[in-house]
Amino acid sequence: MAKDRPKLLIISPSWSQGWWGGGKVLVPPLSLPLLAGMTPRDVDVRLVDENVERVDLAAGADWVAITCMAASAPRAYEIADAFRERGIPVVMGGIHPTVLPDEASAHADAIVVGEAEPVWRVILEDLAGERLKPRYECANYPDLAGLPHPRRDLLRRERYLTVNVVQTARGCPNACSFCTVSAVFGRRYRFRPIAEVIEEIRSLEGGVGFVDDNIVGRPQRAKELFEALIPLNIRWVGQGELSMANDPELLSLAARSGCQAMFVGVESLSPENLRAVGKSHNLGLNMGEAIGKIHKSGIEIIGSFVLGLDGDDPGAFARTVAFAERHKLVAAQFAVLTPFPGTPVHQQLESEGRIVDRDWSHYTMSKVVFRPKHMTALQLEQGQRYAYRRFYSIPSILRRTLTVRGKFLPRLLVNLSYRGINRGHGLCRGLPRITGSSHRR
Ligand code: B12
Ligand code: SF4
Repeated sequence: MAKDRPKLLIISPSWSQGWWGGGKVLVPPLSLPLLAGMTPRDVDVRLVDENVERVDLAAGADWVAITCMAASAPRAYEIADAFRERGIPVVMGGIHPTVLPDEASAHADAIVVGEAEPVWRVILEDLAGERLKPRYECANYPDLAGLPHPRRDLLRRERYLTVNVVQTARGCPNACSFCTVSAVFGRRYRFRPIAEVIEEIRSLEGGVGFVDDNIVGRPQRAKELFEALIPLNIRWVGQGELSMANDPELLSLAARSGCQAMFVGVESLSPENLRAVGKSHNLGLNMGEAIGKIHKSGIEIIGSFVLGLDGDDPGAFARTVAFAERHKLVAAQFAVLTPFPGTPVHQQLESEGRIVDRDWSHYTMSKVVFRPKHMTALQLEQGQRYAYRRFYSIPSILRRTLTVRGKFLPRLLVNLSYRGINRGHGLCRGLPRITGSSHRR
C-alpha cells in the first residue's frame, strides 16, 4: 500500500559483459533521469544503474520500474521476480519489452510498449490507486516538445565520465536491417525544439554527449542546431553518418559548434553487404574520401563495423581492420552481427532457421548467436577478437596517433581507454589469431 510519499526505485539492470571492472562507466542510461524528471516531486525517486552499483533486492520501495534492452533482459527479469516475490509492483519498459511485450509481461505487473512520456503519469496514478493495468501502450510516437529536464542530480555522477547525455531527436529515417531503432522509435524523425535543447545544455557544466542515433540525419535541422550551439562554446560528441562529409557547410558548423568526434556506421566495405542491410547512405560514397574530409574539418571518427554479414568471408576481418587503420580512425567498434528481436535481420535469419542461441544475455554484439553464411561461428568469434586485438595493439595505436599532427595525446588517451574496455571484455587479451580453421559449431 503506497504511503504519503511513495518510494519509487527506477533500475537499469547490468548486461552480461558489464563494463570495465572498477573503472568509470562512460555515461548513464538517459531513461533513468528522464523518467525521474517526468515523476511528480511528491514521489521519492531513487535511481540505480547496475552498471555502477549493485541492486539491493531487499531495498525498501513501494514501486519498482525497470528499463531493459535485449542483453540486460534476463537480469531485468531476475530483479523483477525478486521484487514481485516481496509483493512490490514492478513496471517494465524500454526497447526489449516494447519489442517482446508478451515475454516481458511474465515478469512484470505492468509493461509499457513504446515511449514513456504519454503514459507515465497515468501509471503513477494507477499505482497510487492500486489499479495498475497489465499493459500501457504509447500508440503514436509522441511529440518531443516540452520534455522535462532529466534529473541528473539523482545519478551517482562520480561513477561516470559524464552525466551530460542529451537527446535532441528520436527515430531514424533509415531502416538498416540489423538495427532496432526504426522498429521502436519509428522512421519518422522527431525533433525537440532547438530552444529547449539549448536551455537544457545551458544548465549543464562541461561537454555533452548527444545520444541521437543520427544527429545529421536531416542536414537543415542539424545546421540550425549547430548554429545555436556555437555561442555556448561547448565540446560535444555524437552519432552521425559519413555523408555529412559532402556538405561543407554542415561540416564546418559541426566543427565550429564544438564537435570533437562522431560515431559513424561504416558497417561494411562490401557494397553487396551495404545493399543487403539497407545502408543506402553509404553506398555510392567513397568512404575513405569522406573520412578524410571529416578529419580535415577537425572532427575525429569512431567507426562502427558489423562483422559476419552474409557477404563476409573470413578475409573480411583483415580487410576491415586494414581500412580502419589506413584511414586512421581514432577508435573503432567491430560488432558481431546480432539479430536483435524486432529487426528485419532477425526475421530473415529466423525464417532461414539460422538463429541458434536465444539467450538474450548473449545478444551483446560479441557473441555469435546465429549461423553465419560463409564461415563458422568460431571463425567469426575469432575474427572479431583478431580485429580488436590488431586495432588496439600498441603498434597500431602508435601508427594512428604519432602520424596525426597535434592530436597525439587525445588520440592516445582515447585508444588506451578503448583498449582497457575491450581487454575488460576479453576482446583484446591473449586471444587467438584468425586461422583458416573450418571448425563447425
Ligand atoms: C546512447 C546509447 C548507448 C550508450 C549509453 C548506454 C546507456 N548506458 O544507456 C553506450 C554507447 C554506452 C551504449 C552501449 C550499449 N548499447 Co546502446 N544505445 C544507445 C542509443 C543510441 C540511445 C539510448 C538512449 O539514451 N536513448 C534515449 C532514451 C530516453 O530512450 P530509451 O532508453 O529507449 O527510453 C525511452 C523508452 O524506451 C521508454 N522506456 C525506457 N525504459 C523504460 C522503463 C519504463 C519503466 C518505462 C515506463 C518506459 C521506459 O521511455 C523512454 C522515454 O521515452 C540506443 C539507440 C536508441 N535510440 O535507443 C542504443 C541501443 C540501446 N544500444 C544497443 C546496444 C546493443 C548496446 C550495447 C550492448 C553495445 C555494446 N556491445 O557495447 C551496450 C550496452 C550498454 C548498457 N546496457 O548500458 C542497442 C540495443 C538493441 C536491443 N534490441 O537490445 C540499441 C537500440 C542500438 C541499436 N542500433 O540497435 N549505448
Ligand atoms: S543503424 Fe543508424 S542509420 Fe541505420 S536505422 Fe539504425 S540508427 Fe538509423
